[in-house]
Amino acid sequence: MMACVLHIDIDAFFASVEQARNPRLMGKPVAVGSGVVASASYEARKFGLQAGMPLRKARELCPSLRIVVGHAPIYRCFSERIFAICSEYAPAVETYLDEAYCDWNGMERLYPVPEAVASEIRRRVFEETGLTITAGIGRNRMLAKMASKTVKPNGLRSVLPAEEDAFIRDLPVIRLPGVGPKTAKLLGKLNIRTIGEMRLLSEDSLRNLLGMPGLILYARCRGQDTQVISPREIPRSIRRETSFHQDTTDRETVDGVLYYLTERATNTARRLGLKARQVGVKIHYCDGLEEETTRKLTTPTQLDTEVYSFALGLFERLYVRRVALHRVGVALAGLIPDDGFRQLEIFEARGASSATEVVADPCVGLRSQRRERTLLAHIDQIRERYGYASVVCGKSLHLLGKLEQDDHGFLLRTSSLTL
Ligand code: DCP
Ligand code: CA
Repeated sequence: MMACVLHIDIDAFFASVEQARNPRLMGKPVAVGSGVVASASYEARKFGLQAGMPLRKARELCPSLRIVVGHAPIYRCFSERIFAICSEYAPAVETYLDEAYCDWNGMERLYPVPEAVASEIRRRVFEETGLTITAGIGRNRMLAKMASKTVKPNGLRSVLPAEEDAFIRDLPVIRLPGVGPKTAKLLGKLNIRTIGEMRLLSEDSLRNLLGMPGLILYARCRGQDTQVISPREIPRSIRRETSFHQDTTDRETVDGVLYYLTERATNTARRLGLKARQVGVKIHYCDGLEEETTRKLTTPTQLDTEVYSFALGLFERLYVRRVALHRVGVALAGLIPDDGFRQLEIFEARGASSATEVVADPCVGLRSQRRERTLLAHIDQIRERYGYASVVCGKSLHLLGKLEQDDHGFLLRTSSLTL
């Protein structure tokens, strides 16, 4: 069986974008951040700079350092362009900030030499954005990511199934996703320094040593994949809010905007592979009074209708005055990885069959929740390809004719499409 997942990671993401935008920074030590280093160019890393380091210390280490304050929306444009290129080569792409996983399962015939496809993607990314990416290919997501880590920056590495064991066995334990400095130290005390040596520990001893994560690491040190999401990729909350074009009491407009904001938030949650344990709603009356409430859901979700009906309940409780509304917002909080839902599922369900066969699939007869997941995965895909405005559903329909649209969706008075 061939290796079937491609992982890509943008090299020195924020710093490289700044260098691409300003030729005078090219080849120079650059750090992006305020207070601390968020991203350091590889030229700056030679001086020992790394993410999280206070800028004061960074300046001491590297007096010629150019420091740039971040431009998050611009970085997002670059990463989206790169992810769009990846999407041309894979039916399913999962993205996290500056990383993407392309699922090439079942595409052996189309891509007999996956390395060649990865090279083409790397070349195109460089030509079209000026950024370099590092790519790894492996049998699963974890191995693909571990492969790319070994050849940063601007590298490509493929780990064939036959090479897996040799590849993973001699790496230090810290290279295994989920092993941080604390765990590495703990294992070091037991004289366990490589991933291969970790396999000497039984499932029980790993659990006794590390608790539940020990069980996950038991699988990982054997090259078995589990969902890999690092805490930094999980935002504290996903908020979407906007002012109305005019202060309003019109319930159709308010419901429509609330639904639309919910959709935008849940779409982001799904893109990040997250679900929310809490939902919040915020309103601003036109006389300046603000109200906000956040409540816990009984079951975490990232489905539009579930979040919307909950948010609507909160809204009705909050909106008690006979005063027009100026602004409204929805927030997803208490975010956790959603292991049960991946866009990949939809492709597995579809396989090589046609859309009509999906309907005949017994899975589709399952609960409506599962149907909504499937439907949303399709809608997310269509929107990714043809723009957000290509599908308008639910109460957002109330906004048709009321708000203008472009490819990215309805034109809100206050853009709120940040994380
Ligand atoms: N980031 C941040 N704060 C951190 C770590 C990262 O703001 N503590 C941001 C800035 C990075 C981006 O996330 O550019 C991607 O993080 P990476 O860890 O992938 O770092 P880079 O892309 O900068 O470097 P590289 O991937 O080449 O190691
Ligand atoms: Ca990166």
